[in-house]
Amino acid sequence: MFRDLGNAAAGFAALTLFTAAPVLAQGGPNTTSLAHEVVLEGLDAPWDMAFLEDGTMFYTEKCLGLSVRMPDGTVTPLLGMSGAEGYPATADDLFCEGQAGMMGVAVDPDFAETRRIYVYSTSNMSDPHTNRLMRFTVAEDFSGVSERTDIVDDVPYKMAASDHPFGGPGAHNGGRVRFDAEGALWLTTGDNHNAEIPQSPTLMGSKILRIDTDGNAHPDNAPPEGFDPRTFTYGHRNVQGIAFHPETGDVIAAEHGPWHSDEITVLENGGNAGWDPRDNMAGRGDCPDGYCGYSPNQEEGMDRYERASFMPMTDTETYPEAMRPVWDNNGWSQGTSSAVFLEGAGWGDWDGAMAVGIMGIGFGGTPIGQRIDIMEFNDDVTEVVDVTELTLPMEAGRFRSLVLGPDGSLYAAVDEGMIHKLTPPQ
Ligand SMILES: [Ca+2]
Repeated sequence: MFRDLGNAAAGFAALTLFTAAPVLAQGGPNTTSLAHEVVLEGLDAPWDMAFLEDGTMFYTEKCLGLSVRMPDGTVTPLLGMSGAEGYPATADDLFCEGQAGMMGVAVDPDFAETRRIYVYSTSNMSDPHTNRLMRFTVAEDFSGVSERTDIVDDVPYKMAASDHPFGGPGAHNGGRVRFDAEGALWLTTGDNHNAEIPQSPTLMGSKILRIDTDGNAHPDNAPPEGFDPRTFTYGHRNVQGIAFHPETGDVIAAEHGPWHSDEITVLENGGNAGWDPRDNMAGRGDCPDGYCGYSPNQEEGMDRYERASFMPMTDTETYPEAMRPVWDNNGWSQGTSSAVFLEGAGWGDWDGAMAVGIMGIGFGGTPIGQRIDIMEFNDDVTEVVDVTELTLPMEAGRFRSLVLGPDGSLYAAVDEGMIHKLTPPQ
């Protein structure tokens, strides 16, 4: 692995403990060749971006709402959440709490004709509250959005606090929204700290949905009998990354692990990702609120592999057919958030590799593991054959969203309020 020791974010000696990726030559651009620009700063937890061909960039802020940055750099607020100021309109049912708020955004592949955009947010319109995928029409002059239609209104939301270690409301909503090359719409969801949801055939948390732009199930989805037909895969923990292989069309998910084992999984239609954090499994015992998602915890003296043996991210003992991950972050949980394939000759050997944004964890106030990993797959897309940490030409951050812009640059949003642009040599 190549590492620029002059990079402030990589300068912690402890970091080497957390990045035990294979030591391989770096084939892509490095600090000396990757141009960096801050596209926007001073934002409030930017969560996701979506581009038009001319570089127009829609983006969400978790507790504020939806805005658009025009190619000339002008920013126009489009839709505010409850209490947000400075927007032409607000949707007062949209709110933020804990990890929840306004999250993923995607533009319609036929935007030029439809003017449609899709946004995923937490809503209090119903009780219990839910996460919703909404469709809007963007005004011709980009001054606002209208014609809201909630095409998915039943993704579970965690209402109440609980007494396990990360017990706040609003946990584990998933949140990424993407179109694939064939025009299907995908939404990733999370488990809400709820043991029933991951393997439930009807609760739409812990799932990856493949739908159309009206929210109807894709006709080729093949979940087990009795499952909601919108289900492409189930048994996930909290998926915040989904990417589509540019050549094979394989769908790849990135999700957060429970104090061990972030996972990247190549999805199988109808597949079970094997997360089932229920009580009373052998060796697990009772867990707070019946949710064994953090049991045993990392303070009980076990290393990450011992913890994984009690509460596996992929429980192949109970579910022998479960989809196996192709990468588990060497057993660490560091917040694997977003994934996108790099495309373009400027990326060199990384043309066709997948970039993964990792938010990192903090020990004693020191951020560890904040990085972008570049993963190269074998031709069959069954294995990750190379992982390289991207040498950053700027300070790292909590990499929440990665999107490939129409110019071939990699755009990266960090929780610290910035959207970066990383451009390979042309
Ligand atoms: Ca899994």
